[in-house]
Amino acid sequence: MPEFLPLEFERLDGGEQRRRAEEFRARLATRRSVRHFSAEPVPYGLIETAIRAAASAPSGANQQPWTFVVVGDAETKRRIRVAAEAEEKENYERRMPEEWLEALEPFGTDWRKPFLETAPWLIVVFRQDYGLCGDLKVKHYYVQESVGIATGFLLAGLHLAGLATLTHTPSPMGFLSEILERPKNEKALVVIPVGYPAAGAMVPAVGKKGMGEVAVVR
Ligand code: IYR
Repeated sequence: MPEFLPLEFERLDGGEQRRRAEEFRARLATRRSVRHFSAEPVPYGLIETAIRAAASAPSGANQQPWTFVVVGDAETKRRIRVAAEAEEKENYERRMPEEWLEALEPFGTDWRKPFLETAPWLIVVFRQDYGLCGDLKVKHYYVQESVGIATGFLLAGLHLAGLATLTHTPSPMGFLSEILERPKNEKALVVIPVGYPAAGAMVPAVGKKGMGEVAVVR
């Protein structure tokens, strides 16, 4: 028999609802992807709290098919940078079609990824394609969606904690499984450098679509 508990739910008055919704919107609107980090240390406690928030995300059948690997060790960060740059050099110089390179023009990115060493922490998000109960495989549902939602929570939590992040996607990511010694049911989805922006950090002059372009009311 399934077990149920009473829902904990706080009913807010209309004014408070609007204040909180607007405050959240305004705070999230100041988040930017940062590619220039300071080496200033960040207490692990802030990372842990953001991961706890991420791990509260909804997931298919509540299977929570994610692992957040936190890397702060300089040597491990260096190995990740070296491997990522090797893949990215191939990407930028050979594998990416002209159309993709053109789409990336506004961001001024290239194969060099110094932020993988400069940022005090890297959070590598792994998805668990299936569960492992010893040698037994357990089917996981909606893995990509679930981990995407949790990663959104993570980015929001880190931003609200006053930290800068980048969603970095070196490709292919197999090297992360090796360096971080992850089991075979896990695949890396994204690398999130976390820290403070470098003094004078610049960001691309790009904006977000307006409400009329992203939402339709029927
Ligand atoms: N992963 C590469 C290329 C890249 C791709 C997209 I789509 C971006 O929004 C940004 C970069 C890199 O990290 O440089």
